[in-house]
Amino acid sequence: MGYPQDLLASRSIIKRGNFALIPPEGLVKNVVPGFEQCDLTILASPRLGAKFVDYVVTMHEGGKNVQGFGEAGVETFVYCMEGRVKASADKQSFSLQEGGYLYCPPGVKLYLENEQVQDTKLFLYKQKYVPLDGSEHAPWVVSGNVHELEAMDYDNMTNVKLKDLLPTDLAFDMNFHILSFEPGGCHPFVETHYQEHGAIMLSGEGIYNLDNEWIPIKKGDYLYMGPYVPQATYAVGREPFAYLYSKDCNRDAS
Ligand code: UGY
Ligand code: MN
Repeated sequence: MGYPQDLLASRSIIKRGNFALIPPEGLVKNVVPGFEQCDLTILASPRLGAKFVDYVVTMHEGGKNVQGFGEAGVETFVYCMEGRVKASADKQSFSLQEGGYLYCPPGVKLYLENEQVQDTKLFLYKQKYVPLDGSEHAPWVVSGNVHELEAMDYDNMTNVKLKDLLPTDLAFDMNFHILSFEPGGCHPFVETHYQEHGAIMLSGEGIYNLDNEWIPIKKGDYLYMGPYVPQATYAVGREPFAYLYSKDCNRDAS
């Protein structure tokens, strides 16, 4: 059997600690203990320069992690991109459909079970939580669906919308957001900031400026943007260009 892909061409770009593009056609499967009947790929990780770990997981029929995902001092987050999954934060269970998500603070394990015969596609995240001095600020379990969240104009632009998935409370050391650009919509300026992002493209197409290199990006692609990497995009094509991304917040530089 021949290879379906041209091995001379790849869209992957890896610039450790700076930025990375990992397109879906380049993904390989990784075995992570605890995940059964799942195809899983580790995306950004400390080996790439990230403080967090991102994954994409396809759960087949009977797919699950019933051992619990998350270690001591680590926060976790799951987002359902397709299908339906039972996601539990210790004993609290949620049925997540497309756009549904669950955040578990440190000390609370995340359990996952595919609820359908067809595949369910997830985006998964973990990071060592940075506590605030004085322990009255402790994050809590959060679940919701992005389709029920208010979309705010991004920087006063009506063709770019932002949703915050987690509370803006100081207890949280990071947040997940969805940024959605109508075709022709763009960032108001090229950002350069201390925080890092992991981002999975949910729809559409865009041309992304990463460290002053312009790169075509589309649904299914994964981007890692390291601290201080200059970044901006404009949306092209016929549908909104939208992505889910993480951003550290509410903590001083360390
Ligand atoms: O929130 C952000 O930093 C966001 N605007 N960054 C990005 O879209 N690359
Ligand atoms: Mn940014």
